[in-house]
Amino acid sequence: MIWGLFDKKKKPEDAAPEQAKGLFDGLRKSSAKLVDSFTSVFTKEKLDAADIAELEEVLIASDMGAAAAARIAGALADQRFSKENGQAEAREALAAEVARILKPREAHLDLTQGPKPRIVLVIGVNGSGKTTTIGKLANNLAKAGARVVIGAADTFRAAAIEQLKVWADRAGASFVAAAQGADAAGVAFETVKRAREEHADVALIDTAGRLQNKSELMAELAKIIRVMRKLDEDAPHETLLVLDATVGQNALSQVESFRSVTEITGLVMTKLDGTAKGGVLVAVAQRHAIPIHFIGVGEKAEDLQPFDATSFSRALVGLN
Ligand SMILES: Nc1nc2c(ncn2[C@@H]2O[C@H](COP(=O)(O)OP(=O)(O)OP(=O)(O)O)[C@@H](O)[C@H]2O)c(=O)[nH]1
Ligand SMILES: [Mg+2]
Repeated sequence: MIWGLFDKKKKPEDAAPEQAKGLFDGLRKSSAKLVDSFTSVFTKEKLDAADIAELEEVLIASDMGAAAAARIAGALADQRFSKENGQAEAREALAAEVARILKPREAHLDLTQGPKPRIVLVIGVNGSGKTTTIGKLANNLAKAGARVVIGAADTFRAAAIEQLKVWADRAGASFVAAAQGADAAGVAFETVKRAREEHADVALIDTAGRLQNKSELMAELAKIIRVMRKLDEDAPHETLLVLDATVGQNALSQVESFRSVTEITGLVMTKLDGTAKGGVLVAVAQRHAIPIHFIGVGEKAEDLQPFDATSFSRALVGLN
């Protein structure tokens, strides 16, 4: 339904089932773990205090975090389920409570709208999926007919520049890069300049993921932003923080670290397909009032999906 934002030819009715299936399969590892433990807790119509404590443990073990776990378990404690169909009802109730936490963070980002060029800075730690996410975004935007410029402001590794070039070529996007070790801010500046010259719709800017030295990172990001603002005082229009779901609870401290460095306008959570820790998105949503724009459930362009709180919650508890 939501790729309709990018793919204007596709009717929402056509796209919906396909998307739901990808998400359901993508979250299978997370849901398998959760459902297994959940079914063993739910054996009666009303949960007693011990059941609630056990349920909280199950939710914490699913990486949802203590606060969300307490909130969800508390909500389920107040409900009564039927003798005949209690398990199924409880699972529906669980999905609804998870969705209640995620829904306020659901915010579809249509980069083809708004200022042109829409300047998007992509940040995150090493290996979180920044470059891949940019490649996927570029592909999906190109498919929707948008003109895209990609900037390789990750000048840390030569291989990183090559990897991004491959994605750019595949998407037919313009590509701005400099030699390894060059000034990242210079590349960001050139990218914005090129995007304006080419009347591009979107400029996607990749950055290096080092977080070992926070003051260095802060200085580099601040410089990138300062330099871009010489061309467009509102730049960047979006700063997307990419989080890797496989790191589990570490994602929370990554959000904190980057938040202290710069304003984050939205989140992308990748690699949900490769982990049983998908519940961490619930912990992030509970802790941080930052919109969640996209989730990654695989390595192909179609595997980057707009975040939909309801379908994510259902898939996370194994409901299709
Ligand atoms: N299964 C799966 N793999 C992903 C997903 N997103 C990214 N990856 C893989 O994760 C690895 C790291 O992704 P990159 O995009 O290179 O990460 P990065 O943040 O650019 O890393 P650095 O440039 O080193 O900072 C690659 O092998 C990607 O193919 C996803 O949603 N699912
Ligand atoms: Mg990269």
